Parts: sequence; structure tokens; C-alpha cells
Amino acid sequence: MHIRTFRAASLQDALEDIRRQMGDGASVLYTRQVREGWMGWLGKTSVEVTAGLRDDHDVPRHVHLTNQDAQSDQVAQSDQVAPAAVANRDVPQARHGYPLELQDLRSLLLFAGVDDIVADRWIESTYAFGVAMASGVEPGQWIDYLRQTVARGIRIAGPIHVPPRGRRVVALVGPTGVGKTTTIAKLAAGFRLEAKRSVALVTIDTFRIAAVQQLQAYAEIMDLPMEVVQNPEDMQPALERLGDVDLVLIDTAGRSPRSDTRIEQLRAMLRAAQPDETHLVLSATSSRDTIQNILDGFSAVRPTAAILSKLDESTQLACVLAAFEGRNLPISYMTTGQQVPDDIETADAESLVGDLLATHLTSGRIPQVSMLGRNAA
Ligand SMILES: Nc1nc2c(ncn2[C@@H]2O[C@H](COP(=O)(O)OP(=O)(O)OP(=O)(O)O)[C@@H](O)[C@H]2O)c(=O)[nH]1
Ligand SMILES: [Mg+2]
Repeated sequence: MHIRTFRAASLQDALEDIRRQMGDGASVLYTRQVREGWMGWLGKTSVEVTAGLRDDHDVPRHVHLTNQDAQSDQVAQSDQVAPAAVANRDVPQARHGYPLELQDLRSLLLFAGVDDIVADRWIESTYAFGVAMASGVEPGQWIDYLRQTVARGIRIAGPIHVPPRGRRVVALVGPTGVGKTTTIAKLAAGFRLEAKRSVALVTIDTFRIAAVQQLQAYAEIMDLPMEVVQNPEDMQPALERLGDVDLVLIDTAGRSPRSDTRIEQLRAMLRAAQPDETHLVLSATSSRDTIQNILDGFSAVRPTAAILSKLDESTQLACVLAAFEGRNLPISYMTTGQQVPDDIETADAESLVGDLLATHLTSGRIPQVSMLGRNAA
């Protein structure tokens, strides 16, 4: 696929440019608003649109695959595409035999930052899945099969487990600014106000006064006991002072996954707290490399689950979900905005794969504005 990025004053202007320069066969892959000028200051807003054009400009005709086709290794597809062998494990070669729509989806996955090993694995499984469908594959349906393939690989942790009796201690860890404190407030509100459980807060983020005040403000609004802990040896006495509550939520300072010393300090604090669950908060807006570095760096604190934050700011989750491939870390919650307490949901695979890619090719035509995703102007 041929991919180009256009910038214009409005979405309409950008689409006109795309039509003029790439023709009617182009599809919108991604849109975002950008501010021009130094650091975005004093600059005007413009729209950046990335468009793709298939190498083969023909729109694939109806692709019909049956079990019988699979058994005979012959796939009935559009004329331009050579038959593919399902059993062919040599993916780089086999992928040229995939239906065009599936080849396009592979390009979109790579464009979204998914590494080619994971993209090939997903596409191969999707193809095998589609071929096995007795009903065949309608045009436009491959994206659904791809979503199902990715969804099958996602591990879901379920919500924090607060037993009827006994105290549950849960820590949230992660890099700076991903939404740890906001998520603690949302969780506290959910368990306190909706589930009517007793909740207490602890912060070990004593670096910045503002960080303590931020959590303190939530504790006061919800009338929750709160402790500020500076050193590992103060942790158990603080937990004892909180007494017999159902759930203790521990907020931590944002840590760079590359700072071994800071991660080690965090580890010492958590060792003292002995949390029942440690949730690693990751922003869904992060790149693949960032997510991988975070997953690697924070593995030292042994997270039991991951929380994906800022889903509302992310147009595609493919590279985030790809980074979880092969890791034994289930996803517990997804946060979808700044509003406390509303913008949090327990994670489910179907919702996560709903935003797998910013948009997918709709029979080679530029989609309507309403299909451009959340970042559309
Ligand atoms: N759009 C969006 N913003 C969020 C979400 N969750 C948190 N935020 C915002 O992200 C910013 C940082 O949130 P915090 O909760 O302070 O993040 P943190 O991880 O505690 O940050 P540090 O303590 O500095 O490491 C705030 O402006 C939040 O309102 C979310 O789900 N979506
Ligand atoms: Mg914080």
C-alpha cells in the first residue's frame, strides 16, 4: 500500500487534496488535529490526514472461502490474487496470496506500529479462521475476523477482587502522568459509593507536595482515611492505622522504566506493603517501544494486571495490544476520560479490539467524516 500524509486547514480541504493527488481509490487511515508554530503556541490548528492507496487499485471482488477450499489449498478470490496455501508457514511469501483486504489490513497493522512478526501471526490466524468459515467471507468482513483473532489472545484479569471479609491491598504503579492518581480516585469512588465498601488511600508519592494534595482532595471529597508514607519501614504502621477497611488503594510516584534506582525504591515500598494486587497503568496513547520498555522495566515490581488508560485519546490499540502478546499480564480496567468517577470500565476483549485500527479500508473509497474516528475535526 502507498501511504501519504496531507496537512490542510480543514478536513474537507485535506480530503480534496487526497482525491486530487491520489484519486478516488484512496482511503483515510488516520486523522489528527495539529497545532502549527513554535511548540504549538500562537499557531493555528490544521488537520493532518494520512491516506493509503492499494498498490493494486482494483477493489477486490467478493471473496468466498469454504472449508472445501481450505482442504484443497485452493482459495477462490479476486482474479489478481494467486491462490494461497493455508498450511504454508512461510508467511512472507504466503502473504502475497492473501486476499487484498487482508493484505491491506496487514499494512495497516504495520503502519499502526505493530511489529511484523506479530502482524504476520495475526494475519495468518485470521486467514485460517476465515477459510474455516463455512459461510465464506464477505467483502469488509476480514476486519471482524482480525478483531476476533486479536481478541482471542487478550487476557482479561477481571476487576479488583475485594472479598466479603478481610482487607485487600492494591497498588497502582506506572510511568509519570499516565493517570494513576485519577484512576485510584475512580476506583475508590466505585468501591466506596457504588459497592458501599470501606476504602482507604495511601500515597507513597511524597516527591511532590502537589501529588499528596491531589490525592488528599479526593480523600476529603469521598471522606476516606488516607496515609502518606515516606519510607518502607513506615508502611506497615500506616496500614495498621487504617484499620479494618475492605480495600486499601496505594498511589505511587510515576517512575521511568529506565531508572533502575527508582524502580528499586518502588520495589522496596511494595515489599513493605505486600499488596495482594499490583496494577501497572499504561497509557493507550503510547508507542509500541514505550509500552514494551514499560512492561520490561516494571516487570521487577511483579505487576499482577495492567490498566489501559486514556483510551479516549487513542485512535488505535493495535500496537498496544501487540505489545502484550506473549506476556503473561492480564488487563483489568480501561479508563476512557478525565471524569472521576465515571470514566472507567472493567476491561473486556471485545471493547478493546473495537478500536484496533483507526479505520479500515471501506471498499477503496474515502469514508465519510463520521467514520474518521475520535480525532476527527
Ligand atoms: N484523556 C484522559 N485523560 C486522563 C485519563 N486518566 C487520567 N487522565 C489525565 O491525565 C493527567 C495525569 O493524570 P494523573 O492521575 O495525575 O496521572 P499520574 O499517573 O498520577 O501522574 P504522576 O503522579 O505525575 O505520575 C490528568 O490531566 C488526568 O486528568 C483518561 O482516561 N483519559
Ligand atoms: Mg499521581
